[in-house]
Amino acid sequence: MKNIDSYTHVRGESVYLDDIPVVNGTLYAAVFDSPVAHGKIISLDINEAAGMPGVVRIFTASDIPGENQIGGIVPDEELLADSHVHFCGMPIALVIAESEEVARAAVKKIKAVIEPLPVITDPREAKEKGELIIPPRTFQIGNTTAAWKDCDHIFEGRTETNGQEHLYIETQGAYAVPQEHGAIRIYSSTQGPTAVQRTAARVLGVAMNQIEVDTTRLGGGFGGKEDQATTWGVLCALATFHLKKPVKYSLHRMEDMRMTGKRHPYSSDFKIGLNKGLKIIAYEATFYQNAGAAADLSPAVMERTLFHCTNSYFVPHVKATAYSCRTHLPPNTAFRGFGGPQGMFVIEAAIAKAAEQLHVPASVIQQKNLLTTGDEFPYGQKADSEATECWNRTDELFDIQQLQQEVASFNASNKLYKKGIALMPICFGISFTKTLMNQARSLVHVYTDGSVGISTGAVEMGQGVNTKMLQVAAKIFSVDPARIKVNTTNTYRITNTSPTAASAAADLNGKATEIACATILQRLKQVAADELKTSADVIEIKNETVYANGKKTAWDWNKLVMSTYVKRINLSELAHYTPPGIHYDATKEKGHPFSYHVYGTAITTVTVDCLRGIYEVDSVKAVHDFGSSMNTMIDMGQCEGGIVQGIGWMTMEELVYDKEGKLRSNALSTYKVPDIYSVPKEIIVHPLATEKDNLAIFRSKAVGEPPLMYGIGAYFALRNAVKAFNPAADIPYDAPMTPEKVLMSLYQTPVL
Ligand code: MTE
Ligand code: LUZ
Ligand code: MOS
Repeated sequence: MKNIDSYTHVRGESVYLDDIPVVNGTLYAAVFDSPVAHGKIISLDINEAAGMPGVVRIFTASDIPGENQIGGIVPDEELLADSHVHFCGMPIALVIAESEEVARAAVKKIKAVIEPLPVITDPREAKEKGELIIPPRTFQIGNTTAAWKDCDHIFEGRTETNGQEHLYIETQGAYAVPQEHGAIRIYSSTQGPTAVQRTAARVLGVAMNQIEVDTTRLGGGFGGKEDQATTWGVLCALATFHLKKPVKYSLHRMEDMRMTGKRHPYSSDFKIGLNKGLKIIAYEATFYQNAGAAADLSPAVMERTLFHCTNSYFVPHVKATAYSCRTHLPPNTAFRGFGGPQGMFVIEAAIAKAAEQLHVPASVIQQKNLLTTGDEFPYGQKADSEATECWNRTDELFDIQQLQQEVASFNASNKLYKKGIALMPICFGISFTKTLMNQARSLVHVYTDGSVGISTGAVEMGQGVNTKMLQVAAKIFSVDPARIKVNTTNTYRITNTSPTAASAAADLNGKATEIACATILQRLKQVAADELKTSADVIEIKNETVYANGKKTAWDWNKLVMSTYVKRINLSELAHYTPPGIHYDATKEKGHPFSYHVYGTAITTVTVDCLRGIYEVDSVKAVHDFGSSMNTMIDMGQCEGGIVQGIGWMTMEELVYDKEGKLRSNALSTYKVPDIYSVPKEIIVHPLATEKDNLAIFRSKAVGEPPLMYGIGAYFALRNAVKAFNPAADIPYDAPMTPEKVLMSLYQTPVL
């Protein structure tokens, strides 16, 4: 089935925040944000700005009626800076004016005197100075110290992965509208309506039931609106609270890039030990996460790094430690993969180093160490067989050796163009790592005309979750999908929602929807059974027709729904779902945190122009573990989008903060994202055909984040291409592999 949004998207009718008609009298907000990364506010002069025609009010920290606190996991982040600023872009004052233009013009007239304090941008330096967001955590299995003596080869190294700008097409924004009795409705472009609601209540000092958050859809979130949409929603609500007027703020691109956090950069150390047979015996890693100035989601991101530090491999002896380091960058946040990709990059670098030193293809080491059924992850959960199955199927379909040979013979006969190839197996755990977040609710109504309305906690952000919710109801009820409407995500209909994140929205909300529909269906069947003088278990509804004992009856969906109503039987259901069997003990760092894992293997081939350092990704060929996909078009779209986003992170997207903590790559002219010309010339994704049972909705495994990690293959393919040109190049394991870095490595001495 097509994504239900595809029709309104192409007609330009889909409603985003900026498409919500504004109410008469709406005011506009703009933020005055810190020009320095760390400092003490000596004075703030708002007089000139406040006196401008059209400026209504300027709010600062002292106008906050409740708590000046937006930190979700750790209470360490002010909404508006009070006495100190902690990053460039930290909101200090909120200007409210009659138009957006006036609001922004007034921001320019605000003058702040800020006494500069020392700025830290490097996570290792932060760690040295004891600037940690939370205490470090260590995941351990076996005994690495004892295991080194069993290793024939030991390699050590250091890696860097840079951050990544989310670059959702729709920038951050919110629109707060006053309601009666002091309540406030916030339209918010957020992945987490409840986070906006909870934080608005906290900042305003009102009860959560006074705040209604409504979200129609996002023009992309990618994790950037899991926690960081909250600021803008709460700022608008603050102004509405005081002024009793509707207030809107929709950020400009450069405001958004400057003021919001990004994927966490990591600096890491590894040590890997292999035996003669190239089995990985021991692996140690230390991760220094650049958290930015406040915790935001960093502790959870750090945890997911540890969960994914061995990627798709079984390693009997592992010790991995992670530090969440407080720097003076904007607080970094969720981004597709959520720390997983950063952890996986490090073990891939370790394997690549071993391969380079031992003069074997990395794929040989990768294959020998793939997870198989029953293998234990460092955190105690056991693996299934799909890692090996995906790899083997990739080999069957694409012939890995043949492709490697083709690259080698191309390189043998070409001087100025070199190709590189790399394999990238993935393994990604599905569930929020915080067990309590794995819950969802769905409210299903059947109206007397037989039409169906669904509300869940899931937020549509382009990933197609609304279509999947609709499919669930259509399948359980066996009615025409055209009868079903998926409503906006609203905290008055569905409460206490987890954000749409962790790739788990379709599973959690889908299962809740399945339960709600099944409960209503059971009531309908009972009515049919009573009318047909038989028992409910022989009643079936197929394509809106009622069958009894497999035989068509005169009853159809409409008639049955109406009779149920006439009999005063409930046609609505609010269902609650929690996935079974997940638990985690953080004191032991052991448990069963994930409902299941998603696996896959991709082969990436690149061509480097060795005169100019520029390159193309020729192809990405993958076998991906979809379980059994409930919507192949949507799921293929997620794979293609994820792969391109991952390649962008690994190749061209280069986030630059200077030593003063100022973002230099603050616009699309200085921050390059993949465009239509730089996507791989070919992306082929085959499903791993498997009938195995799993805990996903309709056995259709979560697909939102995992494919991003195939993009890591592009980094290693580029390395291999450079090595083919300049075998002596000593290339640091430093991503992204930009054309500049490629060029420098190609001509690192000795040249040719
Ligand atoms: N796809 C689109 N088009 N837009 C997005 O913002 N976000 C990704 C992924 N795919 C995103 C996307 C991220 S970070 C997550 S966690 C999942 O979608 C969330 O949706 P799901 O749980 O329904 O898979
Ligand atoms: N968000 C979160 C996530 O709060 N917990 C998670 O485990 C997670 N994983 C991926 C993306 N977002
Ligand atoms: Mo996705 S990083 O879980 O929003």
